[in-house]
Amino acid sequence: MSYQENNTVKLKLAIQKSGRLYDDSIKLLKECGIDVNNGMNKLKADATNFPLEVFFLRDDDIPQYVQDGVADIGFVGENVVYEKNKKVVLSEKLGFGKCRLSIATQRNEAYTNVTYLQGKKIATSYPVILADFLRKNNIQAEVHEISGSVEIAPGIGLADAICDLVSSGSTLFMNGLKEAEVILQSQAVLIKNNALTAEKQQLLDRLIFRIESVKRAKNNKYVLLNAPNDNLQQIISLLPGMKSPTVLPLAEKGWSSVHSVLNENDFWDIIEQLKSAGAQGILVVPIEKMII
Ligand code: PRT
Ligand code: ZN
Repeated sequence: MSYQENNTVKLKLAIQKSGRLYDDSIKLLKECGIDVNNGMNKLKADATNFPLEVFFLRDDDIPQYVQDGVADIGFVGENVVYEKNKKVVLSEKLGFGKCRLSIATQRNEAYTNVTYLQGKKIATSYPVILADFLRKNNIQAEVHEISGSVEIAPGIGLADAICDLVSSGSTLFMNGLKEAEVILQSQAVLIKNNALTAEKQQLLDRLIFRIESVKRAKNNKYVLLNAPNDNLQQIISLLPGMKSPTVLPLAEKGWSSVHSVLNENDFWDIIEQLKSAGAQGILVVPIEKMII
């Protein structure tokens, strides 16, 4: 940390103290070059390499702390942000903690559409998001708020359906339930207080710049391949690259080495086309950071 940073303002970040988002939150900071030392169950810790102070909290409390300015920013699930409905700004999707909030019914029930829920009892830890969904769909249902083990509610006769988070679907399966309706796709997001000082906003911009470089790198792969010169133009036209692909002559006559960057989403499609265009020895390498 530079002398100057040591004496200026620090950005206060709230992350989950323990639970599903903790490891990925710390990992993302690390990938941004920021180390956090949370030894001995501390409530807060100073980061090294960046003017950042980290608070460790229950995820449910993070939106309130950010709204009140006790923390300037927070990493928390979108599901919690919408459920708590605090006055905070949703600034950046973080790419981890992906899940969906879904309505599930007993597996043997015939569910065709949302009207099935008319007059039914639904157990959930997400009464705000659920009520909003029911209102928008003109469904009158009885919402039972319970704080944990929602998936057992239908089995013990407490409810006809549940509304809960799903990722692999195995919890629903093990409890004899089936996913009937996805009502929200969620992932961890960065939220911020809606009245940050210019100084804090500047620090946040620096942090977001790093986060975006890390995310971009994860979505892209570096590709190296050997191309026969006869088909070089066709192969180059398949490769977008950051500007355009790098082409270097190989020691073997008639061949070139081509280097480029491919987006994860188009990856397999393009690799197949490259192979049919005569590319050989295709190497695919992960990218650590990608600054554009
Ligand atoms: O103690 P604290 O209040 O901080 O933590 P918590 O127990 O409330 O939250 P935690 O750690 O369980 O989850 C934190 C966040 O992780 C959630 O708010 C979501 O944004 C995200 N997340 C991602 C999930 C899941 N995936 C998930 N699968 N949160 C919970 N689950 C649970 C779900 O509730 C269900 O019981 O996992 C079960 C379903 O998983 P599958 O894989 O069987 O479908
Ligand atoms: Zn929680």
